[in-house]
Amino acid sequence: MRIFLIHVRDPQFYALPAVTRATNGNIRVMGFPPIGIMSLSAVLKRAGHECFMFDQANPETPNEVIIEEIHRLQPVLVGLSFLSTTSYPYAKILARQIRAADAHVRLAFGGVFATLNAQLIKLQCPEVDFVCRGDGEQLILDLMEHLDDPEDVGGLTWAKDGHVMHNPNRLMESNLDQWPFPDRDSLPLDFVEAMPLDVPAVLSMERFTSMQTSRGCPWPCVFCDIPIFNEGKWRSRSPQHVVDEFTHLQQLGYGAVAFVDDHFLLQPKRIAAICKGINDRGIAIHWSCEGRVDSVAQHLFPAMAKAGGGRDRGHERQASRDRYRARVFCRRESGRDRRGYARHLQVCVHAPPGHLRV
Ligand code: B12
Ligand code: SF4
Repeated sequence: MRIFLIHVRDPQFYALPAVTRATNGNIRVMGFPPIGIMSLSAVLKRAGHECFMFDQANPETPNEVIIEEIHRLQPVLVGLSFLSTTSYPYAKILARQIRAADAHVRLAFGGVFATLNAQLIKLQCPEVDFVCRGDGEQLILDLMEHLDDPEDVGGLTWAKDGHVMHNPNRLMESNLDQWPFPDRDSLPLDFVEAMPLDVPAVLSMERFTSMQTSRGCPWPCVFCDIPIFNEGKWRSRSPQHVVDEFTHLQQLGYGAVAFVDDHFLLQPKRIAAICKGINDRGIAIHWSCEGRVDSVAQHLFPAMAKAGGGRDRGHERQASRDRYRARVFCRRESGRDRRGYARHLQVCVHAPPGHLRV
């Protein structure tokens, strides 16, 4: 079956460097790739579905173009993915425009914000058939099988006879190694590493992507929604699987990766194994990660730095920037706990060996 997946962006969170194009002709976007829909696309394609992705960071795919494509290609399902409160209004507008143009196509919302506000969203957006909660990989496969009878699709909020139906949560999938790597081939975009606003994702000027090596966080910070989204659990891919993806990315020519894990720093042994795998395979990719302050195993910083850029291909070219960033830096990321302590740490690991200051 044919599916469209759209990442609805808040226009304030990406920036287009004027007319700059990548060497392959792609539009260049300052931001993170939408690995939510890229993960779903890979899963759907592996199951034999036909999947088209649109990232609204691309100025060439505004709402009108997507609606034209829906007319032309007649997908059975259009999935809209968005991150948070700030992109919800844009997702609503697009959903309403699609519904006005096509009365039959099924519409689904998904992502963290949609998960945590599913019933309210279903009431506010009756034109959206399904609000998908939690991990999407198995959910979207199940939904494709049961578009007309979604009673038993776990994690789905939908409506029947005018009533909002809130199907039970699905069991959290613990085997994350089973999923294919995100579909990084199907968007006509190249991402550059610097972030707009104050997000310090800056790694290098190498070809950039993001990666998720674990999901969730076991801590209960009151200001954070991650424990709710993940039911207080932390699940991880194996170090081997992570290093395999690094190898794959290096083969594709990537030189910088931002881990979007909620809490990468939880298990020192796992971090050590990933760093060792990266070094053993001679991978030269800068990477950054985030985690909780008091989980930091400081003795691992040198290994992380070594695995994060010691043999950087673009290193000389980046010499001055690396000097500036040859350190592990900590930043209050998500807020403070009741006693005012910063609780989340952002670690950028891209120091050449010997340059690390903690
Ligand atoms: C990377 C990131 C960013 C990047 C953007 C990434 C991008 N591609 O655009 C940047 C730095 C720009 C960013 C900005 C912001 N972010 Co942010 N971000 C993240 C982070 C760390 C990872 C997102 C990610 O890539 N996840 C990995 C992928 C695989 O997961 P996923 O997208 O959730 O998709 C899965 C499921 O949700 C589901 N799914 C998703 N879409 C769909 C659609 C369908 C149809 C289906 C079936 C399933 C489905 O399936 C996927 C696979 O399982 C998350 C934390 C998190 N754990 O999600 C915060 C997070 C989403 N961000 C958050 C916030 C608050 C913001 C900002 C508002 C920050 C601010 N104050 O300025 C802005 C708003 C951005 C915007 N509206 O566009 C909050 C959202 C809280 C909430 N309840 O709404 C989060 C949860 C972090 C947190 N706890 O504070 N962010
Ligand atoms: S702020 Fe960080 S440490 Fe606290 S619950 Fe959220 S992800 Fe976990």
